[in-house]
Amino acid sequence: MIKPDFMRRALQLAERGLYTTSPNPRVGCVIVNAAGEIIGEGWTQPAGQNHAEIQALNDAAARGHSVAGATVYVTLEPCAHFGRTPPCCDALIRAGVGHVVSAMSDPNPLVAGQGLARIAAAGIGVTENLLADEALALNRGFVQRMTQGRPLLRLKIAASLDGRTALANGESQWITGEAARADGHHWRARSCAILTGIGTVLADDPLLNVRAVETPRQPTKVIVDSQLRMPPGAAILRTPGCLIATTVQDAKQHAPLLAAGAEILVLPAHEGRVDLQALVAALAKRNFNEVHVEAGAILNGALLSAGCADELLVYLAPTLLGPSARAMLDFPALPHLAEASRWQIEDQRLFGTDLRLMLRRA
Ligand code: AOF
Ligand code: ZN
Repeated sequence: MIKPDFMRRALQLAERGLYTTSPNPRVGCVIVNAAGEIIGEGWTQPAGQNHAEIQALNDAAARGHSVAGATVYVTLEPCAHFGRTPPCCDALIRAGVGHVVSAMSDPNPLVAGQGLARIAAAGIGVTENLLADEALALNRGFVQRMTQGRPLLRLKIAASLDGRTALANGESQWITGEAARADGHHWRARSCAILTGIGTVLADDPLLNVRAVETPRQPTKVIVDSQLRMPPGAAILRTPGCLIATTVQDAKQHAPLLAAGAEILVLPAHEGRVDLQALVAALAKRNFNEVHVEAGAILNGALLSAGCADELLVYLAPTLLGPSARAMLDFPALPHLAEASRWQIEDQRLFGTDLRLMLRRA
């Protein structure tokens, strides 16, 4: 009998890879014997190492269990291709498992249904789409990159109750409290890249790395800097993994930044600024699934106008800064209310005294 609780366990295991699996998706796997006991568990290891299914098969073997005839619960369809590792579907077939239950199909065109098809063709029972929504929630960025060729961009905004992110003089430290700021580091850690603008770098000289949570992997820092105004002494350049996106082609202007350890990505211009569609495509080419945006109103607004803002992660502090303070998103005046972008609140929660809202395009 198929039990959703085993898939829930597999989803929990998948979450252990939240900070480490990319560019691969986070996948969990549970193997259950005929008596309904879990005999093997696994989750995706960093790219190039074992997928979840192989980890679970190895776990069962290490615990001395036979997986012959067992039921395998896996949060993503087992892969069918030779990538950095061999196909999981073949490993499951060889191991003689009796049934495979998958939460969602793999959107990777190299897999896309073939994994389950091969398993079924080998005479193994297959059940699809068990807890599909929960599984998708773990890998929205991966799915979007595979299906649309662009990463998921999540705009993180810390604001006052009246939607202001800094005083007119730029002072912004701190509007939200410690708990909200620490939570922000968890969202940085799960992202492949942290995107900001040169305005924020010049105003705040931020580090934009992960500090408040433990992670073996720091996201790449991407700075949109159309005119290459980045000071080679900026704090952000002191840690490795900085990519500066610019329209400036002049190698002489690149030199001091290259010497400071940055990588430079020259992109086409759109109205004198970096073409954001081109930027997003370039980030997908680098296999970034989730991009965490911590930028000012101008870049935030430009991303929104370009249709590149997929999620908003908003921390609202119970304070008021007034209309002269800076807005969270700057975009041209709307002629009609009907043209306002609409968002759906997916989650709301308190962190200390601040309200965190997670929103996705309605
Ligand atoms: C699985 N189980 O745990 C994951 C899968 O280059 P490779 O060999 O690591 O393959 C990466 C692809 O495998 C990735 O793009 C996605 O389609 C699939 N991820 N598949 O069977 C897993 N993480
Ligand atoms: Zn695999």
